[in-house]
Amino acid sequence: MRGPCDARERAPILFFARTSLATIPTSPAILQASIDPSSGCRSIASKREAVLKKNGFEKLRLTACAGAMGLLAGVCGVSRSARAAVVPTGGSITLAGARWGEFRNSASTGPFATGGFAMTSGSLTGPARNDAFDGAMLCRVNGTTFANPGGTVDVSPVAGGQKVTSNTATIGSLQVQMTYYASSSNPVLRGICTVTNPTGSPIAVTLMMGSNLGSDSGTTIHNTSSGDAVVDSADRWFVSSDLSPATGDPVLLIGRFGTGASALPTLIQIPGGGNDNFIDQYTFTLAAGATSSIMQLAWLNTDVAPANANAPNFDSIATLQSAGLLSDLSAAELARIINYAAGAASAPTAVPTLSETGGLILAVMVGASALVHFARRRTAGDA
Ligand SMILES: [Ca+2]
Ligand SMILES: [Ca+2]
Ligand SMILES: [Ca+2]
Repeated sequence: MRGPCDARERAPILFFARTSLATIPTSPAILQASIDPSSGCRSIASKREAVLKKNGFEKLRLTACAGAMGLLAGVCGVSRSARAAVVPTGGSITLAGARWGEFRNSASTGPFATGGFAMTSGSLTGPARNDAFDGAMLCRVNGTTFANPGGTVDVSPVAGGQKVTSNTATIGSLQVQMTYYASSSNPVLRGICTVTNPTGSPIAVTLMMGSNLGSDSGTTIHNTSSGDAVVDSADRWFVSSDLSPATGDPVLLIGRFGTGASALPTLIQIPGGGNDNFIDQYTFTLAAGATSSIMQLAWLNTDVAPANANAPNFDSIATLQSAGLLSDLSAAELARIINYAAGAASAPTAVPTLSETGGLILAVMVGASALVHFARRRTAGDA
């Protein structure tokens, strides 16, 4: 069962956030924490109507957005990457029959000894099935677990769901950012850890990503993509539960990587047999100026059979797209996800370099020289 609410969940708290969609007049929005009837804990809901009455344009926009979803700090997203609302960490998203609780730093969550930034607990809301995960989809880069700096996250409605975007942390010389995407059509959470090398030299990256599945000593593996009940490095996905898959924690379908991916993981923590820690490790080199991402997914299920039925959705970029689980990502963002996208896609943003420009000038000069030479020969031949 779910643990008691923490201090921040108990009492309504008023705070301010600022909308920042470029196409929309910026105005402060009052957000209020409210009590989630399903859990008895605080969830963050918008209380913007009073503010928006003053602004006809925003009122119109609110009406257009109103049916979208019950969300944290709602501003209707129009862009794939719109940063709609910056709110304090600790909020939750309730969407598509799932409650994704408390996106925040915690010292005692996840599979790494040091804790970190995570989605800390997942639930199905009807029928109520609580307590999946003790920290989901944490990211550790070159020995440092990502912790969200600044105490805030951006929460935006995006195509097909809601997206939580962390602030950017500097780890060594690398910039690291986390996003979590909750689907509006299925109880699926997608985590993406993105690493950028802003320097002028390549950097070797060891990136670990994983979860504490929350099934504790009862952790049991029911299925994997190889067809057996043992998680090994070649399994793209696995199905796990606690000792009561029909009545206990939600049964988890976990996505690790896709067919044809350019980067494959090594299992550092193998879930099953009572171990609920799952960690994958990727090693790669980030070129100067390059960005790469690692993605993991989780689908909450009421039992093993529906989890098995959902599993093929996690096979590849194509099946994820068909399931609407990547709708918010641009082609460039997709190409950077090296454990799902084909081909090494960590090249830096294409900008003309000195050598390319020089080559072009050289080619033009050679061509011009040849023309002059040809013309002279013709002139000589004619004489
Ligand atoms: Ca649990
Ligand atoms: Ca646990
Ligand atoms: Ca297997």
